Amino acid sequence: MNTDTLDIKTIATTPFTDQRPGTSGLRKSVKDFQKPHYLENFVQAIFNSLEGCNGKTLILGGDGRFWNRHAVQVILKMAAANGVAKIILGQGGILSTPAASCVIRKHKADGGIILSASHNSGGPDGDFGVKFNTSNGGPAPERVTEAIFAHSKEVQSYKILALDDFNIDKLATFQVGGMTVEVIDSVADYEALVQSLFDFDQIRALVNSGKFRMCFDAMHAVTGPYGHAIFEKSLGFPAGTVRAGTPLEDFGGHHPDPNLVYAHELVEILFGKDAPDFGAASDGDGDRNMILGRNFFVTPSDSLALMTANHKLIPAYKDGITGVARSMPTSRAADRVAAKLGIKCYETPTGWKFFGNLLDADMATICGEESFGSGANHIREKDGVWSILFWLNILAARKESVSEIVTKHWQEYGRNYYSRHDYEEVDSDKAHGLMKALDAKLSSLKGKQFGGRTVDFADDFSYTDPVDQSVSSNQGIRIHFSDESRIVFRLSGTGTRGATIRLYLESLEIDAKKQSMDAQEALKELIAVADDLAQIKSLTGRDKPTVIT
Ligand code: VG1
Ligand code: CO
Repeated sequence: MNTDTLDIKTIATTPFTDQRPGTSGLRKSVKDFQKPHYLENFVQAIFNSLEGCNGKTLILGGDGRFWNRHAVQVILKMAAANGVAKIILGQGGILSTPAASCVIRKHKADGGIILSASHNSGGPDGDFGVKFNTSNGGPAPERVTEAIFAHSKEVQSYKILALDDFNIDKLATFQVGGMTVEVIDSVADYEALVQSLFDFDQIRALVNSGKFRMCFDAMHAVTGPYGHAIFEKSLGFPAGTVRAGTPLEDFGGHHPDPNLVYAHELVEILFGKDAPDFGAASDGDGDRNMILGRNFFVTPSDSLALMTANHKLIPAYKDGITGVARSMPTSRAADRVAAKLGIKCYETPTGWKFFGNLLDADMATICGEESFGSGANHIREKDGVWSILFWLNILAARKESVSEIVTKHWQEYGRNYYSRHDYEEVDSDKAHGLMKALDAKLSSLKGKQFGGRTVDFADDFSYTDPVDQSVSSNQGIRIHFSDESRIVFRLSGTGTRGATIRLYLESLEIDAKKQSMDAQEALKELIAVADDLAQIKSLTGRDKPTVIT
């Protein structure tokens, strides 16, 4: 078939004004995406920003949520009409975010489109999202997302083929006009990559000892097939180790968000009678992870610090890591490990896109965010299954329990008590008003006392990328106290309803005898100071957070 003979339609459209990508792509309600031309306009804006699609190879896949299959068909027809040379598509339109990053890099593609709203709920009344990743496999940096946004405000027409839908479920290669579509196994490339990083034999020995049980909750999201293939088939964990392993378009009606609130079924198993030794969960698109031991929750910030401290146990990192990076609100537990190792710890704004340059330049090897995300230089996205394998490898090498490992870590480095309080779906004007009022106070806070703590400094975080010198300002309000405790406020860039205020709290406890408190209890005074400073309760009318993690 030749494109000339195909029926390429040029459809007239008018721009939408709200297609600016947020922390992680364009995320909107399904209802928004179902507006006539909404998806098509944004996809055309991506293509227009590429300055010519001719000869380009792109990866395509998503987390399988409602509207995924429809969007795949639309994008295939638009890609062919726009002159894309080749699309590598995950079977059935499925690719986890980390797998998509892996496939872009392995096949040296020019980029990829990932269909996901990550941990947001799915289904006809839920959310959908479109992310564009560049040729390094990572989320498009701000200059690219801003270019896409600029195009979205100008798009007057889009190109699409008038054709019937394609079979995306069969592993096959076919032509759509001048474009080749290769439907690949969603798991194989990713599985081969993680097998090359970890000591699978050592983990298998732990499984075969019969003394170690694990429970992995895929939350009816994209990691089900990855979990079955890697944990059960390859590592030999018994069938049933993976729960909620069948991806569903609405995630069974739940939020596919691996935290103590939304993954409570797993939490109940790990904190219940006859609990397994290790529990883990991943989110909608497979880039997040939650780590649990028997009766024990590992905060994502501690998890990052622990991985950094134990990197030598992992084949891929045994010869050393160049540096570590964390998002600004993530606790400074990793900084303490980095200081001891004599490596640098970078502090970046929230969102994985800010790690890309550091990883590309080999300035950092391992990265993490407090929001249940960690990953490394093997790809350019955070990676849930990788994080879980990292933990399994540590457990297999150290032959200690999760709680023993974490407790010893605290004894050596101190414990950074940590919590995040989210106020979701707050009236947008009220939330912005709160941030503005707080911002106005910042310059006068230094030296002031709050509940026995003295403010060391307070600012609105601004980041200068050490590689390309690009500046990202207004990345969240930081209030540091002289006892190393800290309060951070920012507004979410992934929510789709109203505004979400995130309050991050952290304090340091060096005394081993005081390290076993409940985090909310340990942070009680700081929580009160935060409310005093920002007047959250009175300004939002909420008496408590929606979600505490
Ligand atoms: C949240 C998290 C952030 C993460 C982002 C995308 O963003 O806080 O750390 O990178 O989600 O993760 P925000 O702007 O809502 O705070 V995912 O797994 O939703 O792609
Ligand atoms: Co995600």
